[in-house]
Amino acid sequence: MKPLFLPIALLTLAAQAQNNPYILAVDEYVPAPGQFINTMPAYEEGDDAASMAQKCTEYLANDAGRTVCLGAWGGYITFHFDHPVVNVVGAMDLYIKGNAHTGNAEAGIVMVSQDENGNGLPDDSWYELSGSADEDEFGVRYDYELEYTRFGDSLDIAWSNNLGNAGFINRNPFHTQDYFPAWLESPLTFVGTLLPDNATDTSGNGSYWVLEPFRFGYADNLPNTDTLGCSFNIDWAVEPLSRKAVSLSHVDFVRVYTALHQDCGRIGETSTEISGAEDLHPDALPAAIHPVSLPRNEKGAAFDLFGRRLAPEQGGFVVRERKLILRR
Ligand SMILES: [Ca+2]
Ligand SMILES: [Ca+2]
Ligand SMILES: [Ca+2]
Ligand SMILES: [Ca+2]
Repeated sequence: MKPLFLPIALLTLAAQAQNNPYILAVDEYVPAPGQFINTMPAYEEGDDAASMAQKCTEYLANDAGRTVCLGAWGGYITFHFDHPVVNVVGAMDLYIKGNAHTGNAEAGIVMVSQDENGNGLPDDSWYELSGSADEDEFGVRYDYELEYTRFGDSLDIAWSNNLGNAGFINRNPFHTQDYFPAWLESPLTFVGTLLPDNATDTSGNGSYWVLEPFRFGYADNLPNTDTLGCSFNIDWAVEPLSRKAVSLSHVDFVRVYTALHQDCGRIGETSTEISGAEDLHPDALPAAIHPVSLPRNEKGAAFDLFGRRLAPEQGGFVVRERKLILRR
């Protein structure tokens, strides 16, 4: 009976599928203000959130290798692959490229999420990947909140935080466009983790700033040639506020946000850049769909290729005789 063998064929296909290791698409691009905003990528009259995300997709998908700037603290980008990124336990899972070089580490925090409600959108619980500052540094803030306000054309962008401080993202002569993301409304508010400042004015007169890297666990923190230093382990996932570890078999969405809030004089605000990402083991199978750990047989139940049960109208493939698979 042919249908009995169909699931086996499909599972085999799934195991042999050539998943694309690179970013498939950008879901959201919500940068904070900064000197490279509206230029990396370029805003054009009529652009909106969707068209800006599409431009980011063109910059980053399939290892295109162009660079997207996230602006000052809090600015973020969210992307996904053509498959869930499996958490291979004890191994790095993701490699994320930025444009860091010696003395110019602009650490961004990496967040991960599962599409819990199955709607294909990144509107579910988010977790942070805990980096080395959680172990090494005093003064990491996990409840930082920052609001940016645009007061008019060609003006510095004002900010105020939940510690009672205020200041400006200052304009400079090298970048003459508006610094507030033109397709977003002012004020713009972000919440998240604030890393301790990493910049030092080594000249003493503001002419030479050195931004020291953190040890591990941040995007745009170490040069792309430092493969390990640019790699991330889903095992590091924590609840953003409590910092309690969370066990995730896979993730469907990845987000990176600028985690430093500092102004470095003539080189301006610190902003994380992203120039690509790669699943380090694109053909790994989530534990949930490995035949030996499939849920118990239930005749007629439909599952997607990632072991998630589907509503009947969603299609997918039907596992009619799970016992058959288990025997093999
Ligand atoms: Ca892992
Ligand atoms: Ca950078
Ligand atoms: Ca969702
Ligand atoms: Ca930057």
